[in-house]
Amino acid sequence: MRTVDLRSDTVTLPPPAMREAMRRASLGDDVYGEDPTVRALEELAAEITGKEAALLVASGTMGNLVAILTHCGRGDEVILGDQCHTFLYEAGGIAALGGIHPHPIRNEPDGTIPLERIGAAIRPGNVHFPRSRLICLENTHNRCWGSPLSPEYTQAVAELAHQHGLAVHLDGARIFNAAVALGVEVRELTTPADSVTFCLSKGLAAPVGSVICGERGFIEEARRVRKMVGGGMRQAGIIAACGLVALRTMIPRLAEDHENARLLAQGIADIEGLEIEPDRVRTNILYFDLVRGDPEAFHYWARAKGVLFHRTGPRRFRLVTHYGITRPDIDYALAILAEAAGKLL
Ligand code: TLP
Repeated sequence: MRTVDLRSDTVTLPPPAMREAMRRASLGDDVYGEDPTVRALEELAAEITGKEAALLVASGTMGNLVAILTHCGRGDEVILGDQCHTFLYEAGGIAALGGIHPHPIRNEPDGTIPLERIGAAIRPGNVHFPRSRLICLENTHNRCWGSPLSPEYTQAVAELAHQHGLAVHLDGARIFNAAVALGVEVRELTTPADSVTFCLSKGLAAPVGSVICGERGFIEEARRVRKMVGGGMRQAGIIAACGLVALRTMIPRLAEDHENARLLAQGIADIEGLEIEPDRVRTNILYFDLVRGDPEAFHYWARAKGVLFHRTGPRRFRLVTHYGITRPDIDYALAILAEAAGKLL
């Protein structure tokens, strides 16, 4: 049976060039700082993001955790969006492992948090309050339709944070999607932030890995925190080799995923029984609603025909386009969605 897996861009399989790079990679013990391939990846990541240094970690979740643990001590407060991944989907790690107090404030539909709302959330010095230490942004914003945050917005948040002595961490799991969608250099999106985590294992199709980038002293401390959470990896050049291929060859093709997402959204807009705002598609993530009928039955029917996607609300579903999804796959997915919705009319 044909499978069109639109659950996430995390399901991408490494292209042949990555498998070959893995086979040829020069290796060493990275905890001793002796893996040349990891070092090459970290240097390239720092250069691309306009930072002094970088650190390979196992996942986006670990990248955000290590970065936030490096910025904050126990009892410190992080201001973040109520729809952001770190608040919703990282198992409460910053609180559980770092005693860090999350202060969620409402995200706008485009993934931003208005500056006034951030400003109002920053605590004055007072023994009753936790210390506001950090602001987290997410670019692109997963729950907000993969919307990209602009360089100007990121800069404005950083200025506000720095005026109050706070730092900014950017969850840039899909920062390259943002750069491609906005037609800007990735460093325009990353230099205002004090630290950034980006993922190699989403749209860039590497099998494992994320990278934290920041100032040299910050990254040295993050290296210690990574060891503390068990993230020191040994011959990690196997992973880094794929990351190098990802950064060197996989970024421009993200535009195809964005185009496929647009086509999917336009097609869904024409299916009776489904509701979508197609103009909200900016990158590779979209959401739609089933207007009537049993969502469980709809989901089951699509899955039975090999079209996979996540249910993210009572009547809401998410689709994510990525490497390996072709134009004919989009046509097939649309045909199956129409069939599934038609059964419920
Ligand atoms: N997101 C996954 C799921 O966890 C929801 C997905 O399928 O979209 N930041 C952002 C913005 C993310 O979307 C994700 C993964 C992460 C961090 C965590 O990355 P990993 O899965 O590598 O820990």
